[in-house]
Amino acid sequence: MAQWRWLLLLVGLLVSLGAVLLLADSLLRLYNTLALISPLLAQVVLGVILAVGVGAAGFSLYRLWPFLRPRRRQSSLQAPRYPQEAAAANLYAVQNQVEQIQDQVARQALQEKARSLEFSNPSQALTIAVFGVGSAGKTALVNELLGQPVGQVGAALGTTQTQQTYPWQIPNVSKALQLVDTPGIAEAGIAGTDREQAARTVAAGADLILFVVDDDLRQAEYTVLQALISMGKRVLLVLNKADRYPETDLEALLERLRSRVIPPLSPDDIVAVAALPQPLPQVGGGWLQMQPNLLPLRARLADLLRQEGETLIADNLLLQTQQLGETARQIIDSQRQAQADAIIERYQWLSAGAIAVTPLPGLDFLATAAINAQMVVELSQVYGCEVSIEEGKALALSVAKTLTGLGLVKGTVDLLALGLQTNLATVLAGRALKGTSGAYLTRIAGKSFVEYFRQNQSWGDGGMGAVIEQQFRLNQRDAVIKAFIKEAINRVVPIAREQP
Ligand SMILES: Nc1nc2c(ncn2[C@@H]2O[C@H](COP(=O)(O)OP(=O)(O)OP(=O)(O)O)[C@@H](O)[C@H]2O)c(=O)[nH]1
Ligand SMILES: [Mg+2]
Repeated sequence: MAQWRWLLLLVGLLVSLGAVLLLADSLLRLYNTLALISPLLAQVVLGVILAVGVGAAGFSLYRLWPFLRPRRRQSSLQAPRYPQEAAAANLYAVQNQVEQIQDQVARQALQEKARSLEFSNPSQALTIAVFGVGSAGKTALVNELLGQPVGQVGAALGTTQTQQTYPWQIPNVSKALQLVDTPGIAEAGIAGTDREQAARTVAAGADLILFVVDDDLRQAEYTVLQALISMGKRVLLVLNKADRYPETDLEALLERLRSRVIPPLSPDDIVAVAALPQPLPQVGGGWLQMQPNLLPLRARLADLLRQEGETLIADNLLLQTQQLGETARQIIDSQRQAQADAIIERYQWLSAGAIAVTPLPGLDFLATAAINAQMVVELSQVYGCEVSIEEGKALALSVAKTLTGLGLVKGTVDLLALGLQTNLATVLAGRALKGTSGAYLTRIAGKSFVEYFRQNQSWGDGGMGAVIEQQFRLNQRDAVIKAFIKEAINRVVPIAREQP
C-alpha cells in the first residue's frame, strides 16, 4: 500500500476514535437521562442507535474497501522483450489470419511461407545479399570477400543470371554466414525485369544487404535503396571501384553519398572499396596495378556482426512475419470487399423493386425504405462484428436520417432524373425514378457501413455524415452513374410496368 494511504488511514482512525469517544459519552448521558424516565425506553433507544451506528460503520467500510485494499501487482500481458518473441507472437497471429483466406491457392502459399518462418531459427547462418545495378562489381566483390573466384565477372550487363549462395565465415566472428550474389537490377528488357525481381526477392529475405554502387546514386538506385530501408531492411552501402577516383574525388563522392543517406542508415554504413582494381596508365608509360582493398567493408562488417549479429536474424524474422501479416490482411480485405459488394448489390435491387411498386409519400421516407436492417447485419458478419437485428435497425435508421438531413436523398433523385431522362409514361417514369433512387441510396448506405465495419465499428473523426458524404461523392462519377442507370432500367422498369 502506498505511504499516503497509511497516513490517511491513521488520521482517519484518530478522528474516528475521537468521534467514538464523544459519541459514547453523549450516549451514556442520554441513557442516564432516559433511564430516569423509563429504563426500558433508555435500552430501546440505545439499541436502535447502536444498530444504526454498526450499520453505518459497515456500509462505510464496504465503500472504502476498494480504496484501502492492498493492490495486487498488475498481471497484464508482458510485451515481448526480444524480437524473437515478438516474431513468434506475431507469426501465431498471422497464421490465424491466413486461415481466414478463402482463396485456396493464396492461402496455401501464405501457409507455406508461415511454416518456413516458423522453422527458421536464429542460430542458422546469417544471410547477406550482395545487391545492386548490373556491372557495379557485385560478383567481383563476392569473389574477393571469399578469397576465391566463385562467380564469373564481366563488363557486360547481366553477367550473373541467377542468384548464387556461398557459405562464408569472417575471422573473429563466430556467426556462420552465407553470401548471396544476385543478378543486377535496373536492366532493360523482360529478362532484365525478371532478374531484378529475383534479386529483390533475395534482398527482401536477407538479414543484411550489401547495396553495391560504383558512382553517385542514380534515381533508380536511390528509389530501390529507399524502399528497402523503409521496409526495415538492414543495409550497408558499398561504393565499389574506388580505384577509379583520385583520393579527393573519392572523399567528395563519399561525402555526397553520406549527405543523401536515408536514416536509419548512418554515415558509418557507407564504405568505399576496390574489389577488382583495373590497371592504371602511368604518365611516363607503363601500367600500375593496384591491389584490391576491402578493408573498410571488412572492418564495418565485423563491427556490425559483433554488435547486431544476434538481433539481425531475429529482426529480419520479425520483419518478414509483419510483411506476411500485411499480405494476409490485404487479401482478407479484398475478399471481404467482394463479399460486401455482393450483399450490397443484392439488397440494392431488392429495395429498388420494392420501392418501385410501393407508393411512397414524397421523398421523406425514401431513405428509410431503402436501407434494410438485414443488409446491415449481413455486412457486419462479413467483417466479424456480428451486429444484432435490433442494432441493425437502429443503424439503418440513423444512416437514413443522415442521408435525408444532408440533402442527399433529394440530391440522388435529381442526379438520377438527369441521367434517366426516359420517354416512359409519367407514372412509370416516376416509379422507375423512385426505385432507382432507392437502389442508389441502398448502395451509398451499404458502402458507408462497409467503412464503419472496416474501422471496427467507428465512423472515424468526421462522424457518420463525413463517411456518407464521401461515399456519395465517390459514387457520383459519371461512369459509375451511367452503368448504374443502365442496370437499373433493365431491372426496375419491368417491375414498375407490371404494376397497374
Ligand atoms: N575499376 C574497377 N573495376 C571493377 C571493380 N570491380 C569490378 N570491376 C569491373 O566491373 C565489371 C563488372 O563486374 P562484375 O563483378 O561482373 O559486376 P556485377 O555487378 O556482378 O555485374 P552483373 O553480374 O552483370 O550484375 C567488370 O568488368 C569488372 O572487372 C573495381 O573494384 N574496380
Ligand atoms: Mg555478377
